Amino acid sequence: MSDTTGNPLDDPSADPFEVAAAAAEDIARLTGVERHDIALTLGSGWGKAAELIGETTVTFPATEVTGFSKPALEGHVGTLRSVLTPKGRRVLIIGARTHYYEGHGARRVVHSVRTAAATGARTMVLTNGAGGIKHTWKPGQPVLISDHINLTGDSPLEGATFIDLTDLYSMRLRDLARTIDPSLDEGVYCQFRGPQYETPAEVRMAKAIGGHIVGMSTALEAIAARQAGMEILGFSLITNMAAGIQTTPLSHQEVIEAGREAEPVISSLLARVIGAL
Ligand code: 8IG
Repeated sequence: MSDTTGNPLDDPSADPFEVAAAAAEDIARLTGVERHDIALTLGSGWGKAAELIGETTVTFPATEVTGFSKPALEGHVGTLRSVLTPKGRRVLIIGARTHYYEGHGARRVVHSVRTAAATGARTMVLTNGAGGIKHTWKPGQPVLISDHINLTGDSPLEGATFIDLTDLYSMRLRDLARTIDPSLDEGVYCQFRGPQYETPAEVRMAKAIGGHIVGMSTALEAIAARQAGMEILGFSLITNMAAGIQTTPLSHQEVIEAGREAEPVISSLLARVIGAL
């Protein structure tokens, strides 16, 4: 099944949905939970939400699950957990995102989403840390993703798989989020390949083509979630203004710090939204 990397997804003849089904079986075994209802991917800055959503029944390293790889970066937690909400819903929290810039291909990037769908989750909540283009936004501000522009030049879909992406980031769920916080603004997320941040010219391009948020994740995951028939909610934490919008250079340290400062506020927002799902 697997080649020399030890990850079955790196075998081109493997069916990624079969690998996701095997991963979902691992999760059922590790958690003792047959089905999850909601899946949540935690991006930079969003980590503290897990504690507020409900009672964590089980935490385990993502590496114990078929097809998951080790996290590449500090600030990205490589754990999965199963949380029981006060309403009795089961939330699979994914703290182990694989980024496209790691170079393992789109299959690996969306494996957590396909696995979440295979555990039974019908709702996919995707969060990230990102750069902001709208001048009214401030670092530390959470915003809803209203749509995306996929600038990776890649897709998680294989072959002639034509998938409609209308209302990809569910209007119903965005409206529901705004019942929790009416001040939430929204914008179009541009997924760049990374890992370098954009040049100011690239940010001007993103703005010109209708983008408001620049990041390195989420769009490919949302496509896979839609393919799996899930309803999607997307949140970006604006950790920095995009290059050229802010005049000082971008630093990864600054991004981590903005995330840390915003964490209590956005985590409680996210927990309240998940509680309302
Ligand atoms: I956090 O300014 C974070 N992630 N592409 N640009 C891109 N990704 C990001 C940025 C940013 N900030």
